[in-house]
Amino acid sequence: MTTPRLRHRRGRLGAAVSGLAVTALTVALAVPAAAAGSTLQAAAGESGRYFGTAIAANRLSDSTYSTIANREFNMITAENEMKMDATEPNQNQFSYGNADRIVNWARSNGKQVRGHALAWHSQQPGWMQNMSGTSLRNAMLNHVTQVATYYRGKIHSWDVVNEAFADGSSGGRRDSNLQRTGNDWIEAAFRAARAADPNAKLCYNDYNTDNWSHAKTQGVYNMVRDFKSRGVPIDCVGFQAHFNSGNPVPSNYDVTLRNFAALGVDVQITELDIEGSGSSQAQQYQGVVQACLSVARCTGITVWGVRDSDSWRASGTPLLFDGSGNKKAAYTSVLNQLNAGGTTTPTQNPTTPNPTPTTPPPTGGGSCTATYSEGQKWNDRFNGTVTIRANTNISGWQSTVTVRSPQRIIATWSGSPSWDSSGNVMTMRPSGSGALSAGQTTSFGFTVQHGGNWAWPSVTCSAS
Ligand code: G2I
Repeated sequence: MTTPRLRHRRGRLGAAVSGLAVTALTVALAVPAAAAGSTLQAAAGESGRYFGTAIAANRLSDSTYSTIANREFNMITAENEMKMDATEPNQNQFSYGNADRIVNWARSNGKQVRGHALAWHSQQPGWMQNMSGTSLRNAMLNHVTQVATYYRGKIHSWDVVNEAFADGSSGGRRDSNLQRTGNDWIEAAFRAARAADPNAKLCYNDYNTDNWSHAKTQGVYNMVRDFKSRGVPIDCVGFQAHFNSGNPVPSNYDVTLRNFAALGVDVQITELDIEGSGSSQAQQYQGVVQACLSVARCTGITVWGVRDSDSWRASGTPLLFDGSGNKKAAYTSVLNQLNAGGTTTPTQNPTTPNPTPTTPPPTGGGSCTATYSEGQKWNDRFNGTVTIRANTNISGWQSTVTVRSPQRIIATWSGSPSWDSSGNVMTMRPSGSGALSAGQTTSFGFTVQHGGNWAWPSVTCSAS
């Protein structure tokens, strides 16, 4: 089996694993320059990733649209045609006409398909909107089973559940008729999807989950961690990535992607669009691509439409092609960044394709999680805090903090540090006893002199 790590032909594979206790080897690979890809799909393919778009069935007859889509993209999402209202307009009467047009177009052009979406509080057919309790739960599970069975073998990844978390500071679930059937509705949907199509990757998909410090991101992270620990079949997390000036690409995007990946799931950018124009838009797109390329298990990027005029928010000109189908500056920056490759931090032990990431082999039975959070910032330096959480009862822990050149750690507190010869990797051990019982946390802090590099450090934890 090809591990995600081995698929990447470019870049230095570093040892730091952000967020969770995973032991990995440092391997520096000298890789010959490859021919630059001249399309998004070719350039993304250089590192084993896909580049996709959302397609609307009724636009496929527009030859400008379908020519661009066919040339540039190799992963296709139906923008609306696989949603619950489209595929089950009347209870137990399924309708796949428009969805099939997209799936057939994709497959006949050698492309793969992301399924979007099996269960969602929105875009429910009228008959479902007024249901509740057991009958709604059963109708939802029947929908998941029927649709995933119909498309069995044709779907790369399914958005099994879409947008189930609340915005704002609660970090909890969104209220909806589905949520009111019981908190286990999400895992029930995943189990039904796995039974119906065992080979599709099963994703949880949401928006406003890009910034690692946001409560919603943490809420989804905790759910995925819980699912992985209990064997609920989840393979991937989709980050919709709808950005605009009020919700810009966060500087810690790579941290978010890396931390989720370290839970043992793939991460995918599923609905990318960024309102704006010119070089500022281009730079933000570049940042998203860079973040994905820096995470081995970020397996692909999908933009939410082809031309600006095809977008659900066309007035914000958020896509890579203008209304006439011309490539925008954002297109060029994405293509160039894909061709430039990135530094890939492995998120798993390469000898273990699907490890339980919280149980590293050399350090004994316990496991812990390290989470970085930003502290105060000054012109020349910033503070950071690492929170160590014991996942099981542990008798001790150690945590690594890797900073990126020219950064230097110039002060620490609440721990006992040592450094490797490069000075980039600090190993922090507890000052006193490191014993923690399951669920308990402790933290330490440090100051980084950043030398102009504001990137967040990567952190790991291992326990004994
Ligand atoms: O809202 C942006 C996206 C957020 N994440 C989930 C995605 O599924 C969602 O996509 C958008 C589509 O881009 C829109 O095209 O979802 C909207 C609501 O489902 C879609 O809008 C709908 C309109 O509400 C309908 O009135 C219209 O008939 O598009 C339909 C087809 O054009």
